[in-house]
Amino acid sequence: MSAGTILLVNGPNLNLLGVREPEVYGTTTLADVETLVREVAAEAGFEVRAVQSNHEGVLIDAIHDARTSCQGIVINPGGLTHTSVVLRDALTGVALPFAEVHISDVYQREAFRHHSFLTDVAAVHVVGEGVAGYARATRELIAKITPR
Ligand code: CA2
Repeated sequence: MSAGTILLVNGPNLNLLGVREPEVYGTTTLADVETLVREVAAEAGFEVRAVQSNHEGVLIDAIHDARTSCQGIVINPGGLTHTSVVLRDALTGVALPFAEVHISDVYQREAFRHHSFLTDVAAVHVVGEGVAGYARATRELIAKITPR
């Protein structure tokens, strides 16, 4: 039996990873990110359910579905980081520990990227480490999770 399931959530536009703006986001694709997170989670016996959507409601439904079937969430909310009270409400509503990941160093970019609606309620926060940040976020989240 596995230790449980981690939900990996990637928000709007992250389907373009490795395809557009490599100078900001690198050349690794979203499929590569999902493989990386699966590998890291598997080291601790966890499975991964991955979702990417450009639609806020789809992300919220996936987070709600995780409430009774997952032990934690790794999320890069994309631009919703800086705008979405409803995404924050979904994450606090399901009461699962979550890791907030940003590929780029949002604090070195435009001022509107400096505020996140999630950071103060995140169990883990990783910024500016490229896609490798997903691996650290997954490890640190799992360290805080009680296996089922
Ligand atoms: O650095 C990050 O991971 C961000 O969450 C990425 C978001 C941005 O709005 C946040 O401020 C920081 C943007 C995701 C868009 O991803 C793309 C990837 C490749 C090409 C174009 C967009």
